[in-house]
Amino acid sequence: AVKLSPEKLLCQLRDRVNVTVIQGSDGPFDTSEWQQYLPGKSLNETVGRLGRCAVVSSAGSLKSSHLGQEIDSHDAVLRFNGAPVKGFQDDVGQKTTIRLVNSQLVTVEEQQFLREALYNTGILIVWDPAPYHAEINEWYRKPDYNFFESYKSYRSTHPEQPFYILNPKMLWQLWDILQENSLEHIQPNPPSSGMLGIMIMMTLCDEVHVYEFLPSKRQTDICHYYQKFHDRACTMGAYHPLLFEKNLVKHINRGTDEDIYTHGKVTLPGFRNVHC
Ligand code: NCC
Repeated sequence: AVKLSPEKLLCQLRDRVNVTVIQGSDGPFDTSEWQQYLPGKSLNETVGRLGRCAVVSSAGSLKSSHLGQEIDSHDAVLRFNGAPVKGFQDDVGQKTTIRLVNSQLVTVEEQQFLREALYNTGILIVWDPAPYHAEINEWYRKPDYNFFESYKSYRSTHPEQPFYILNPKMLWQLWDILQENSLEHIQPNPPSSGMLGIMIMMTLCDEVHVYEFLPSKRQTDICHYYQKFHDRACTMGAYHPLLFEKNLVKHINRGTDEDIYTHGKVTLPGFRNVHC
C-alpha cells in the first residue's frame, strides 16, 4: 500500500518531519517562569553524537526473547512510558538512555510518575497530542492532557535530570506522510509513542535497531511484556494509526525478514546517513 520507494520515503521523513523539543525561546515558553523549568542544554548537546541505537517497544512479544544483551550493546536505548527493566533484564536489557512518555501518563498517573524510581534514569521526553497542525500557542492553551504542572513539579524535584517537551509540530508532519503513503483513509489521531521514538532516534543516531515494533514469531495478544493484560489492539492499534506506522517501518527496513521473524528486529538508518 506504500507508494514511494524506501529511499524516497526516508528522504520525506528526513526533510518534512522536524524533530525538535520545546526551547526557552519558543512562543509561550519564552517567559522567565518557563526558563527556570526547561533544561538549559538542547537535546542534541545532552546526548552528543550517537552511533548504534536501540528502540525497545513495550510489546508482549519481548517476553522470553532473551534480547537483553543485544539491546544493551547499543550506545543508547530508548524505552516507552512505564516499561520497566527491573526483573526483565534478560529480555529487554537494563540500559535506559531516553524514556519517551505520553502526557496521559504524566497527568492521569501523576502520583506514580512523580514517585516511581523507574522514571529517574536517563533523559525524559514527554509528548502531547496537539490539534491537527495547530500552532504552539493554540496547543499550549488546550493541550490534550494538561501535563504542564506535573512537568514543573518533576523538574523541581529532579532538577539535574534532563526532561524535555517534544515540539508537537512533528506529530502531524509525520501523520501527513503516513496518510499520503496509505491507500486507506487514516483517522486523524497522532502516531503512537513507538513511532515517535523511532523518529527521535533516527534524528540522533547513525543507525537504529527497533525491537518488537514489527512483531516476531513470538507475536501474542498480551499487550505488554510486563503485564498479564490481553488486548490485540495494543499490537494492531485502535486510537493510534499503529498498523500504518508498522507498514511504513516495514517498507524502510534495511534488515532482513529473518531478523524480524526471529528477533522482531528492524534496522533503520539515522537521518544523517540518508542521502537524498
Ligand atoms: O502501550 P504503550 O503505548 O505504552 O506502548 C509503547 C509503544 O510500544 C508499541 N507497542 C506496544 C504494545 C504492543 N503490543 N505493540 C506495540 O507495538 C507501540 O508503538 C506503543 O506506542 C503510547 O503510544 O503512548 C501507548 O501508551 C499507553 C499508555 O498510555 C501508557 O502505557 C501509560 O500507561 C496507551 N494505553 C492506554 O491508554 C490504555 C496505548 O494506547 C499507547
